[in-house]
Amino acid sequence: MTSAQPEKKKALAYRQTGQPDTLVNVGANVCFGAEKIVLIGGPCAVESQKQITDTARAVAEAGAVMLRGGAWKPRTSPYDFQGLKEEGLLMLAQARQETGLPIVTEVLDPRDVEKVGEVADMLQIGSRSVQNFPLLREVGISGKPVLLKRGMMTTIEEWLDAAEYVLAAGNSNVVLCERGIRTFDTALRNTLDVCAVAVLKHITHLPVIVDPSHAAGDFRYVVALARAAVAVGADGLLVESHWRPAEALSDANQSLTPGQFQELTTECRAVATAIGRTL
Ligand SMILES: [Mn+2]
Repeated sequence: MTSAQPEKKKALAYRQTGQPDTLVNVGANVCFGAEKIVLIGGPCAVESQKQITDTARAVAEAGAVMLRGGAWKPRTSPYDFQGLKEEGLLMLAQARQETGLPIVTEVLDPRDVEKVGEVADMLQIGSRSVQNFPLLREVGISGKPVLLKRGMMTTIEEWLDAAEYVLAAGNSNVVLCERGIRTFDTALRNTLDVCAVAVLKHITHLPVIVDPSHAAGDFRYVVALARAAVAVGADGLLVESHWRPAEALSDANQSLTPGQFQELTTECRAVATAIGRTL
């Protein structure tokens, strides 16, 4: 060792020499890390049965293979809409039954992991929870596929250390999701770190996907960022879409209409073809 720092144990999250990409399967038909790029669509929050089912149908028609939707919402202000909680989970399950799309939804509290895991096909750890270590341990123990978002202030190394908590608990089904970080620039909500995707595809064997919606915070830039994500090598896209964005109770400004979501699919498919992948 030339460094004075003690050697860190990074055996699980980091790619060992020659180690192939890890594939993470969700439901019967979705596989992260394979040639086909996984497109996930749906609203920021579950708001009603009609809203989630109609949005699910729309994104499925436009090429999405998984449904997103928050039942527990970590909001910056405690007075903002906090989600429909258990009721929202049941609505997600109903939307899955009607469309066949597996569900990814956020779990906020270690005490809810079992309850959310009984319904969700994949557990999302949100940006604000990326270093909630008891929660990471709990989703590790659950064995369910985990979508681990990057914190807005988390370095790549800290993010992989967070993944290590899940892996160390015996759960190898971890998908990393870049969603924009805070930088000096204030033009958009966050800055999409496409560098992180390139770096991660090299240093970890875990699948890496991109959330262009929270990076941009503005529907006008989501399609362009999604194209960039596919070009840099992302294994999937997590995109906020709403059947009526103007009525959305959270993140209305970055939600795509079904028509815009279709446009995203068409353009990203062209980029995927250009780099020898499918979507
Ligand atoms: Mn959102």
